[in-house]
Amino acid sequence: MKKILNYINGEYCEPFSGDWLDNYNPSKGEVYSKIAYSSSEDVERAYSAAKDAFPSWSNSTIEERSNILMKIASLIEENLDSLAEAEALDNGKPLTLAKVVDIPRASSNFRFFAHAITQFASEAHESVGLNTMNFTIRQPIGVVGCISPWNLPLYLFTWKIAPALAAGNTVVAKPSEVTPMTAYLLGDICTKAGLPKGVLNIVHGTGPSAGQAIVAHPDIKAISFTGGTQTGEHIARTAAPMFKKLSLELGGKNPNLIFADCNYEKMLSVTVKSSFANQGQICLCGSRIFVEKSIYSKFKKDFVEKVKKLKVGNPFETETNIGALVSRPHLEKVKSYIDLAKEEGGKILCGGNQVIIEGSENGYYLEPTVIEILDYQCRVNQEEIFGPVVTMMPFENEEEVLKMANSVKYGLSATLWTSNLDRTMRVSKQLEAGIVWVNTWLNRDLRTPFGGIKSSGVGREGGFEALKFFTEAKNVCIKYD
Ligand code: TXE
Repeated sequence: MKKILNYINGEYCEPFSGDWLDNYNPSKGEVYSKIAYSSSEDVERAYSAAKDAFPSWSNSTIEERSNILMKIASLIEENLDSLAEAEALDNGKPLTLAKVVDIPRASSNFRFFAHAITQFASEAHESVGLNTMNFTIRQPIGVVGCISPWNLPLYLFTWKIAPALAAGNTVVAKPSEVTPMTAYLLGDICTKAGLPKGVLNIVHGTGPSAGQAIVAHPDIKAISFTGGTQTGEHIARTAAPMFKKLSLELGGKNPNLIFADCNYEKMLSVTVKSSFANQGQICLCGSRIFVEKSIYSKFKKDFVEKVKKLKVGNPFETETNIGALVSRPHLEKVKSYIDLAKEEGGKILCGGNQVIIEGSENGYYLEPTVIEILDYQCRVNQEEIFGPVVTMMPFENEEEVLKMANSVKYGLSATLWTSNLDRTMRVSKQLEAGIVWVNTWLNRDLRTPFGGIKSSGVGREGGFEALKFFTEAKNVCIKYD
C-alpha cells in the first residue's frame, strides 16, 4: 500500500516511530494508503534541517526566491490533473472542483507571493528637526511552523507556505492527517523546482503528536494555523508563554443576509454555492440564511427546489455537485446536528439523510440539507456544523437581522444581498466579520486581508499582511548632524 512519507531536508523519509496511520478514501470508505505517524523526533529532525537551511535561504536574493516559487507554481499547473485526482480521492470533493478551484489556487498562491515579495517595501520616517532618520527593515523570522486543515488541503497548505518562503523563512509544515496526499506530492515538486534542501520540511501525523511538537518547539518562532476553534485555543495556550507570533484562522458560522431589493436570480444561484460548495466544508460558507420577510416564502420554495436538484455522488463523475464528506467521524458529527435540529423544533425542508451510492456503499455521502428554524439562538444556528447543512429564517428589518447575524461567537465572513448602496454601507460596517461580500461570495483577490474576529481567530493573511506576519519589523534610527 502507498506510504505517505515525511519530506525532510529535500528527501522522503520514514517516521522514527515506524508507525503508520490509515488514510481513507472518503468516497469508498476504504483505507487506501498509510501515513507516517510522526512524533517530536521527526519534528526535531525537520527543525534541524530548516535551521541549517535558514542562513543561505534568508540571504538569497528576492529574485532567486521568486524564481523558485514561480517554478513551483508552474509545476503545480503542469501536474494539475494528477494533483486534482489525488485531492478528490483523498478528500471526497468533486474532481471538477479540485480542477477549477483547489489546484489552480495552490499554484496561484506560489505565483502571487513570488510577485508580492518583489513589491514588499519597508518604511522610512524622517524626524525633521530632531535630525534623525528612521528606516524599518523587515527580516525573516527564522524557522516557522505551518499547520493546515483537511477541507481545502493543498490550497490552504500552500497559502501559508508560499508567503513564509517568499519572506525568507524556512518551514516545518504539517498538513491534516485526514488529507495528506497532495502535501506529500508537493515535496517532489519542490525538489524538481530546485528549492534548496531543508527550506521546506513536511511532517505528517496527528495533531496531538506531530502538530503539538511543532507548536511546542521552543525555536519555531511563529505558527500559522488554520483549523478548528478548539484546536486554535489549545495552540494559543501552548504558544503564549513562549511569546510566539500566531496567525489563527479558525471556524465560522457565517450569515447570509438576503434583502428583498437584491438581484433575486443572481442571489439564488450564488446562495446554492455559498451553502453547499465543497459539501459545505469551507470556513466561509454562508451557513445561516436570513431572508427579508416579504420574499421569504418565494425564496424558500425556489431555494429548496434548486437544492433538491444537486446531485450527490461519486467525486469522479462529472455531473456530481456534492461529493463525499471528508471522514466517517465528520459525517457522524454533521448527522448529529441534523438530529439536534429536529429536537430543537427545526423543520427539515429538504435532505437530512445519508446517501448510499451504488458501488460505493461505505462512502460518506449526505444529502444537502436545508433546515427552517424558529429561533436564531438555537444550537444548530450557533455552532459550526461544517457540512452540507444550512439553516434559514425570515427577518423584519435591518436592525433585527444585524442582531441575529452578530449573535454567534464567530466572526469570519458575511454575505449581503441588496442593491441599496446606503444599506450596503450601513450593514457592512455593523456586521461583526473580517470579510463582507456584497452581491457575491468567495470572491478573492489575494492582495486583500483575510481572517476573522471573535472566535474565528486572530491575525490576517493575504497580500502584504501575510508577508508582515512572516517577518519581524526592526527600526533603525540614525542621528545626523
Ligand atoms: O480540525 P483540527 P478537525 C472546524 C470544523 C471541524 C472542526 C474540527 O468545524 O468540524 O474544526 O476539525 C492539527 N497542535 N474546521 O478536528 O483538529 C491537525 O492535525 C497542533 C474549520 O479536523 O483543528 C490538522 O493539521 N496542531 C477549519 C489541523 O490542526 C493540531 C477547517 C486542523 O485540525 C493539534 C477544518 C494540536 N494540538 C476544520 N490538534 C477552517 N477554519 O477552515 C490538531 N492539529
